[in-house]
Amino acid sequence: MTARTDLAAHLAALDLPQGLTQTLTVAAAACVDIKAVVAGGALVGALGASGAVNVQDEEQKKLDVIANDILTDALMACPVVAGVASEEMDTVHPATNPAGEYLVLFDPLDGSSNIDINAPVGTIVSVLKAPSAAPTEADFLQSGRRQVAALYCLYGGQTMLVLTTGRGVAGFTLSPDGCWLMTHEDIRIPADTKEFAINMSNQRHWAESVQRYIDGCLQGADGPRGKNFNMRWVAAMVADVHRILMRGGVFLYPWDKREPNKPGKLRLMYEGNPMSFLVEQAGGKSTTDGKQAILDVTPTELHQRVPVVLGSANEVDEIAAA
Ligand code: FBP
Repeated sequence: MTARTDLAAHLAALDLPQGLTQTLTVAAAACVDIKAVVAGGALVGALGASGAVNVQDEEQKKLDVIANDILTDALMACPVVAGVASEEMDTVHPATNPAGEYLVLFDPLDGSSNIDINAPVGTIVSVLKAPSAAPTEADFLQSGRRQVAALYCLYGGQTMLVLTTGRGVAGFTLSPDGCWLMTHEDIRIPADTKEFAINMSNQRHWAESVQRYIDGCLQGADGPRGKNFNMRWVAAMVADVHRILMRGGVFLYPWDKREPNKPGKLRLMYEGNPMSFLVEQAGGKSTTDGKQAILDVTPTELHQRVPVVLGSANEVDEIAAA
C-alpha cells in the first residue's frame, strides 16, 4: 500500500507561516478529542440537554458545551492564538498570549439536533489574522475574504477533516491510530447537479423566488428544468456541505417570512464564512441569494445571521435567475 500524506506533511508542503500551521494543528487535534466524546455518546454522558441556553437563546446540548470547552481550552493554550469566539459563547475571548497572531472562530458542534439520534454532526473553524495580540470584538469582525484558513470536521461513518488555506481543498480521514491521512487531494465541486438540500417544512415561508426554484426542481423532467432532481437534508450543515463537496448539489437555508428582520438561521462568522471559503476554493459558489457572495458580506456583529445558497456553480446561477 502506498504511504499517504498526513496532515503535518500537507501543512509543511504548503509552506504556511509557522503560527498558522500551529493553529491548524491544534484545532485538528481538538477535533480528534471531540470525536472521542461523540463516539462515546451515552457511555461518556455526552447525550441530552445541558440545561442552559446560549446567547442566541438556543438550548445547549451537553455535547455543544463539551466540544466548546475542548476547542477553547486547546486554542487558548496555543501561544500563537490571540483569541477565540464561538457559537456557544456570548462574547469573544481574548487570550493573554503575547505572541498571539491568529483569531479562531468556531461552531464547536454543528447539527446539535442530530446528537441524540446518532446522526452526523461536525465542527466548523474559521481562522483570521489578529490585528493585535490583545484583540477586541471589532477585530473579529473581518469579512470572510480575509480568512487565512477554514476547516470542518465531520463525525460520520468516517471522521473527516476538510481544509483550505486558500490553495484548493484537501480532505483527510482519521485513521484508527489517530492520524489525519489525506484521502481526498484536490476536492472539486461539479458545476452541474440534480440534487438540492433545503428544509422543505419551511416551504410556505420562503420568498417567491425560492418557491419558484424549488417548484421547478420538483416538477422534474416534466417541468422547466427538464430533468429529475433528488433531495437530501441531513440537518447538519457540515454533512450537507460535505456531500456537495463530494458529488455536487446545492444547499439552501434562505431568508423566510417568519421573522422578516432575521436574515436567516445560519451564522455568518463561524458557519457561512468558513463554509463559503471551502466551497469557493473547491470551485463552487456560496451566496446569500444566488448572487451576493457571502465572503463579501461586511460583518456587523459576532453572532450575525446570514441566508445561505451554496454549491454547484451553475445551479447557484439557476437560483439567482429564478
Ligand atoms: P446548530 O449550529 O445549532 O446545530 O444549528 C445549525 C444547523 O444545525 C445547521 O447545521 C443545519 O443546516 C440547520 O441548523 C438545520 O436546521 P433545521 O432544524 O431547520 O433542519
